[in-house]
Amino acid sequence: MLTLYHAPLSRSSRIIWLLEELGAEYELRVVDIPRRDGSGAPDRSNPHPDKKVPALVDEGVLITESIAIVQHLTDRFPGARLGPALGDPRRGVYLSWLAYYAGVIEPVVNLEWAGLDNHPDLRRTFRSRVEMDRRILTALGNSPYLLGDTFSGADVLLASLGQFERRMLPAGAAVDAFLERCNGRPALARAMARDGG
Ligand SMILES: N[C@@H](CCC(=O)N[C@@H](CS)C(=O)NCC(=O)O)C(=O)O
Repeated sequence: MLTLYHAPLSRSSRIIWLLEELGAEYELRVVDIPRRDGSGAPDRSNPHPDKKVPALVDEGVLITESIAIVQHLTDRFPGARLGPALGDPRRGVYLSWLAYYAGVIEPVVNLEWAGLDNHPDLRRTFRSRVEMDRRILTALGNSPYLLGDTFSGADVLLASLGQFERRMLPAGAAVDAFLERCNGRPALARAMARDGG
């Protein structure tokens, strides 16, 4: 049994989207989190060590961090073909996008929003918005999805950022078209209908 600890309109919304894409059966437990506007509070019923979302419990095993959850779920439901399996030559590209999303895209975008993106040490580690935008535009300029012709868990992550705030992804027709393709997916509509719990 899969249980997703979720707060509406947050980073756990994309995990609902993925679960719907996978055709998984899952239980949704809505928890409270502190919000930017000062509302909300850490929820004692949330098993996440930092009381964040998403948190997934699979057969009693807790998994936190969006990237770990996405990789776990796409591996767990191989028939859905949303993440290349071990031995598939596209596995490397898939894992690289997952890691790049967590390790570079989120930090770069958040540092930029906080006005902290000019520090040379941070640039050395993460590069900058320029390199990040170029990398995404190169991938999506050549194919409809990050892995080429097929939609994957990596697209769920990237699209969710653009859905949250369009400016967090590079401007341009290739990204607009990518978001339009993702936004039209029936699983996303089902996920949005369940987002409130
Ligand atoms: N790196 C984590 C980030 C999780 C995260 O920051 N979630 C936010 C919601 S979008 C949260 O739970 N905030 C509540 C808090 O900071 O206490 C992931 O991707 O899973």
